Amino acid sequence: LWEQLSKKEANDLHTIQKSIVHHVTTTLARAAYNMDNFSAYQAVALSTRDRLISRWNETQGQLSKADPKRVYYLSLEFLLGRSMDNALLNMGLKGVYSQGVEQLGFNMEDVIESEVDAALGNGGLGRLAACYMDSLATLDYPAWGYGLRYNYGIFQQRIVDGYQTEYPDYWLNFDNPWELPRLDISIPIGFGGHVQTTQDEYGVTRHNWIPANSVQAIAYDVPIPGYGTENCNNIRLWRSKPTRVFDLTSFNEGNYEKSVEDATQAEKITSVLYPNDNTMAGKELRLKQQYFWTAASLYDIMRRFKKSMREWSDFPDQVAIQLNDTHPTLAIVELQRLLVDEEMLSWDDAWDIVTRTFAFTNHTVLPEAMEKWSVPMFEYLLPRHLQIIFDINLFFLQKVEKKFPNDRGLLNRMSIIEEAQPQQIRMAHLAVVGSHKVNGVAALHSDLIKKTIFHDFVDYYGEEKFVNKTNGITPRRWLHQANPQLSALITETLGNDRWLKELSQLRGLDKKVENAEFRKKWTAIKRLNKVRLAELIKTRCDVEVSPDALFDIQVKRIHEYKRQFMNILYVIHRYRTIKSMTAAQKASVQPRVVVFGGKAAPGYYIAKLVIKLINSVAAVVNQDPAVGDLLKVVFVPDYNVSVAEIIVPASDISQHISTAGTEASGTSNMKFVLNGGLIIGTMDGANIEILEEIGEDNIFIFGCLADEVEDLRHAQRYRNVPMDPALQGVISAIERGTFDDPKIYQPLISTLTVGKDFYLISADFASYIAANQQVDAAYKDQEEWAKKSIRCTANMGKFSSDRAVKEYADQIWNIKPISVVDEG
Ligand code: DL6
Repeated sequence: LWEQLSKKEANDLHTIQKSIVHHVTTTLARAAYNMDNFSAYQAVALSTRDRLISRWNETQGQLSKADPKRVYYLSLEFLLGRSMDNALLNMGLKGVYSQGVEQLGFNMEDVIESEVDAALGNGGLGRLAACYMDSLATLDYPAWGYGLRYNYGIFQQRIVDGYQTEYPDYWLNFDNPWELPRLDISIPIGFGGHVQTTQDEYGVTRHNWIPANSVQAIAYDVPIPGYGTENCNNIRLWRSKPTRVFDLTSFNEGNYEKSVEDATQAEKITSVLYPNDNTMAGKELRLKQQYFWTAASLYDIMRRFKKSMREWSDFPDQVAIQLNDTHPTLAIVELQRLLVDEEMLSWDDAWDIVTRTFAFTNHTVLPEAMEKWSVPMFEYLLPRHLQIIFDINLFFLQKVEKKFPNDRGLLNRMSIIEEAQPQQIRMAHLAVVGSHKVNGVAALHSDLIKKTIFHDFVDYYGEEKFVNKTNGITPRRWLHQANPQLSALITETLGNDRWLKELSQLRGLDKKVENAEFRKKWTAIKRLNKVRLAELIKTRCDVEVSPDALFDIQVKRIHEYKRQFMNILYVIHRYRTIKSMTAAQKASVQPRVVVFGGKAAPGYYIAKLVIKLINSVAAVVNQDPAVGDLLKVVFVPDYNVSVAEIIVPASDISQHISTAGTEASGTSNMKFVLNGGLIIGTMDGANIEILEEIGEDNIFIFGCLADEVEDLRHAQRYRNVPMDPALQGVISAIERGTFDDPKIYQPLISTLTVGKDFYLISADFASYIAANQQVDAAYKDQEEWAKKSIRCTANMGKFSSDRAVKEYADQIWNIKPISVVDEG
């Protein structure tokens, strides 16, 4: 009914209520008097979805007609979190929906809480993709995301006896209202088989891949509405389905298990997200996922391009493809294969098109994260692609040899094929060779990749190919949605809400720093957010914490390089210091609540021991009457996007303390500072640029610099540098059994052995203690602290994902915004 109404009518209170009730009684087949929060959520979601679909249709229809150059963002992960609140806010309908829902007898917050997160990602890389999709839609760029529709997202984490245990995240238990199944879009994807080589009528050798088996890729579209615009972009997620539901021959022979085996194998491809962050799994199924996804996406992109009846040479003028890490690198090979084998272009013409189409984002320098595929496994799954990779490599190395003759070491280093047993395909090298631009994700990181992993490539291609695109976050989700009161105060203070699309406008808050009344309002909102987090901590951890204490937070994936271990070691140091104090001394201690959260990859033993240690320390500290409220420690289980939306606005200080040179950028650092939380951090990733923007008085920096790391490691290894004495005291306490059976922690503690402390915890420990002392001292002066907090928010304009996306659009993709005209 509402579709027939004009937009204004369709979005009035009465029509919205009618549409909600309509979904209750028809789609959900329930009686309006027999509703719980979840069914209310389902009905509101369906009503919201109707409005999303209308925008989606209009946007995609108008873009089809205009046929502009588009960008396709290929990402194996989109960590979207909840959709409803975000969609309503972005479409400007939150107010009217809240009113409608309340009048129907429900609390909007409870209804929003009923939604499960779409957790199709591990951490920073997947959440970055989600922020970029929000910005692309908001800025009216013609853009699509392509990914996989996993049946199981990142596992759910529960803490049992202090240890992480993993449970499946079957997020599709109920219908997912935020996707539009396109069952008619079904693309065959081949695997295995052999390559037929023939000569065509002109004597040219032709290759024809005959796959041994195939599966179908089915499209599911996820609408992404922009903020303050009619534009609604799309993320297309692929689901694998069997080509035949079962093998009739086996079925007729009575072999039922065999008859469904192929079907099960096919469905397995998009069954589960690999739960590794910054490490490579190396499993055959993962390679199958990568090919399945890139082949389906390219087929779709090429089909759209073909509709325009242009020449293939125009392809890069119509299509930009961004590779989010090396995961989609096979798309380079697949495009070359399709152009040469199926569209019959010459190798060189095809390669020119390929390299003008792709650009590649690198997100890490950690060696364990570098993707490599064993040649025999690859050959078995993708024989024709392997031939093409060897050819790409051969032609590339011939050019290198021409430019730098007689340097065999160089050829070895730059080769796409690593001469190991068995040979390995270096996906990062392939991505560099097949792209016209390569970017890192923060200034330091972009600089480091040029000096380390891509050094030879910079010498060969020149500097221009290697650029920096510092990450960003969307202020819509990470301030407006997560911190509605602060958002309202900012809008009231600045006199308008333009800052939501132009984040540099926040600078206007600087003028208010000296205004005591404003600071009072600012601080009151922070306190309310701390109360909200204290409630979550009570529910999830059964620990009472005081919102008047300093909230000190470290939430992110658990990884040795991120040094949660150093944080908990410092907490032990702090605990021991408090225990050794007289009552008079204790009176001057700044009470702290130390909050941890984050998942460890299930196979990452050391990271899981860190979680256990945190929980053991928490168990001892939280019930020690000698410490009381001076120190509390909690590990919030199952950290995800919606938990982050509660945690981020509540921090006084947060920890971004990776060993210098290891964290490519970090994005949670940006979220905390945007919400007026100060940070303690190393000179790493985007911390450095945050420091430049907010000023050194508003951030607590400690630790060694990236260019000191190698010397420090060398000194520890060969010069017997003793362990930091405070750290030694902490370790002795663990070894005495203060926190559970010390044997449990032996493998963890041995990572600190002199000469083996790769992440330099000992080297940085003294300066880390000092930085924490500075935090305590600064927090004592609440007025000054509030000033710092306001200055933090005011100077975060640079870190909007809108800025990042504009840079990509102008400098890499060469695409222009197109606004959809409201024809409603
Ligand atoms: O660029 C997004 C994000 C950065 O902010 C983090 O610093 C970085 O660790 C993360 N990298 C990955 C790499 N994973 N893989 N593969 O997630 O990217």
